[in-house]
Amino acid sequence: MDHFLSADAIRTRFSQAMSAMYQQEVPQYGTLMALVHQVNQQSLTDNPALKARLDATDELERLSLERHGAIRVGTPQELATLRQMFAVMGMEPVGYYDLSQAGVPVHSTAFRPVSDAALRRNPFRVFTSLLRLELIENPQLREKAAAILAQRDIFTPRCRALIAQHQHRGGLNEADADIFVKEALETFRWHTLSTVDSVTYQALSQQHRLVADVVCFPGCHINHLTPRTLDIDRVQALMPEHGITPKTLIEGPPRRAVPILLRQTSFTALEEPVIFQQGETGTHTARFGEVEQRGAALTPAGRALYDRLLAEAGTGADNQQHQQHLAEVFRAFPDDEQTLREQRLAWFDYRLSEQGEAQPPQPGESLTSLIAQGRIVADPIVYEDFLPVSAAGIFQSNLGDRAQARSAGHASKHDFEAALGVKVQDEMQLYQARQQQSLARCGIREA
Ligand code: OOG
Ligand code: NI
Repeated sequence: MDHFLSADAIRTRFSQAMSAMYQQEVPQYGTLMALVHQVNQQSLTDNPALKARLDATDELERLSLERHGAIRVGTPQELATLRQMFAVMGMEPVGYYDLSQAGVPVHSTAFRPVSDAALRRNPFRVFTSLLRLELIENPQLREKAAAILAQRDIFTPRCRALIAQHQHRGGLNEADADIFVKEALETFRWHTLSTVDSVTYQALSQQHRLVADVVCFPGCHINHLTPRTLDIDRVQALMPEHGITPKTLIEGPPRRAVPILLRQTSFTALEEPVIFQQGETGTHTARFGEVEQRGAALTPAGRALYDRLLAEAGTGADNQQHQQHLAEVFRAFPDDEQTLREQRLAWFDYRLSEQGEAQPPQPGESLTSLIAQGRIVADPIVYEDFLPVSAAGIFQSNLGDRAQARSAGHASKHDFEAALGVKVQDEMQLYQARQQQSLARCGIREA
């Protein structure tokens, strides 16, 4: 009988192979990784308490492995096959992001592991966008784009065969898993040779640069990979010294004592040479590098407060001023763990301390008192997902200023799920279940 390699192991191998490929393709990403590693080491040295907590919650180990990537596909069939490919690696679609509001003609989900154990092993995520051809105004161009997309197959035959084999037998042995990783990687490789002539490219690009990016190439090239840092302000400040130009603003919430959700920055996309079908040469701008700092996952109430304050703060032209302004506006958002917990603004993972193991909670003892006595430890649950406003900011910084609002679109989760072939999971339900399970493990029924 075959011994199957675990989905966690396949995911880790794939994520490492992807990172190696991208470092070769985009050397600046390698430079960024080295910088992030250096900054993380410094943060851990400067902050022993942070180090101890990351260690206790098994996050220290995943930190250097951790990254997310992003891809964009053109058709429902491509999305559906990607879902099956990611399932081999234990990655499931979580969340729905409508970016048409921000003038980007796509909607998206994140493929990621969902169980506690799998997230601890390796939380590799891929932000995956589906082009919404219906948002192309010109009907001839829309049909042309559809026809071009209909002709390509972004998956190798071997990759398709191994996905089917995985579905039939319930797993892949080590040798097959290695072939699968190698074949799956082909889908995300960069191609210098476009599938269209330069006139078609220009026409699609004029519609929206993202349309050209998705339609004019034989695969769905990975457009960025993102390591996780413990200090994004420092990375942003050090980027220029390392020959990397950061985007103007760090997206997301301000720096805080208790980090929340997700802060992100990136370097702007490279202009790369391409060759068109008639042999004409040109350039295409799509690929970049990004950094993220992750904080606590927020409850619906916390998220509503975040969205309100973010909208109130607006945007800015200078990062330092913007961060200062954000910090002022976010004074309305409690910034200590106890208040975040008591006001139910963030999700927490509860565990028994040594003392708590020795003297387990009794019926009637309150959580607050158990925590105060040090018998239960509450750790904020890390946010594993994305933020649509930030994502739009990242897209925008890599598309140039021409990508003005084109919000003919409206959210269409239903269409997205029909293309995907399954419903996306609700991230809030996942966080809530995790908090609930951690309480149950402590022998407690209600938070
Ligand atoms: C995806 C941009 C969104 C993030 O981290 O929010 C994203 C894209 O450019 O395809 O990756
Ligand atoms: Ni990203």
